[in-house]
Amino acid sequence: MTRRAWILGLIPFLSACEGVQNAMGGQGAEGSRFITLFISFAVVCTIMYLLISGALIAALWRRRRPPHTVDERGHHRTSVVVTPALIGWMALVFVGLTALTVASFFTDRSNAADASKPALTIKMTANQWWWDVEYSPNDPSKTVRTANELHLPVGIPVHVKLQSNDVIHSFWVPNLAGKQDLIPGRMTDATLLPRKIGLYRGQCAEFCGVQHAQMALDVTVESLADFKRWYAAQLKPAAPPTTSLQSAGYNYVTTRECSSCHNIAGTPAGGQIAPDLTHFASRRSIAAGALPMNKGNLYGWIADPQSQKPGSKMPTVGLKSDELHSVVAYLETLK
Ligand SMILES: [Cu+2]
Repeated sequence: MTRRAWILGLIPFLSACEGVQNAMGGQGAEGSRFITLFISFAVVCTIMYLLISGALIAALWRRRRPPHTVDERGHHRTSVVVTPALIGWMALVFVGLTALTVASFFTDRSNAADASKPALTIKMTANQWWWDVEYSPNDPSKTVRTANELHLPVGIPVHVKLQSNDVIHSFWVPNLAGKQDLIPGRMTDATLLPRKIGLYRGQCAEFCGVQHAQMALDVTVESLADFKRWYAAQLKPAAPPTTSLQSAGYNYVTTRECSSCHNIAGTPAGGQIAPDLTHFASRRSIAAGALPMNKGNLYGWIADPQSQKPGSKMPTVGLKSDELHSVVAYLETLK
């Protein structure tokens, strides 16, 4: 094989080492331990496979009749000869399996140690097809509610309590940690300990209906100072409108259809069954990662959500064009 062919063959593997949704990224404590464990298993099992295959081929190549005896009735009996080579093989298999068992045990202990000292608690509720996110759910003075995004301080273990409102979903941020199912009627949990600042993408990992693929999560891992700044901004109520167009949008959103499902802190909109919109415009995407956050997508999503994400519970309301302009103008102020 030429050098060029080797490099071309390696491209898919090398490109998989980068990216916002990459199980081999290793930007979280649990994720990097799993990678180490995976590589250990792969190396030990590959060595075993090659040695055993080689021994099998050698045995077939040098095949001999096994030693046997003939008893008094004339039956042929084969006897197994325990040679040093056979003992060596058994020892090798024993050592390999024991090493993998010990490695698994210590990986599990390390993950459990992280989970025992969380500095922050987040409650995540999965819905078809979006994520409701509540920081510090047990302290109303510090509770921050957002949707379809996670902000995490780097180097700090975070306890994530998981529940589902409808069907089974699965919480998975591949760069940081393994998967954890969310089961209706049962609280499960996960621990995230991000080690590298960056933007990552979570994805529901359990088929949960027609828009399962568009049930994503924007994850921002940042410094503790940046996280505190974000948290302080999220604790504030929504900013009031400043222009007449924004005011018209405010009046529409807080008194018409939108307010029966969506909450906007500091306004009469108090719906609880759809994503909280208090700081909606500060997010990176719309509709659980379905569309990047920008003015064009905002128009498209609000005018006709069913054409953007068919089956979603956001109805196509049929806004007149002046209503649409004002609603978009108001939503853009919710930073
Ligand atoms: Cu899903």
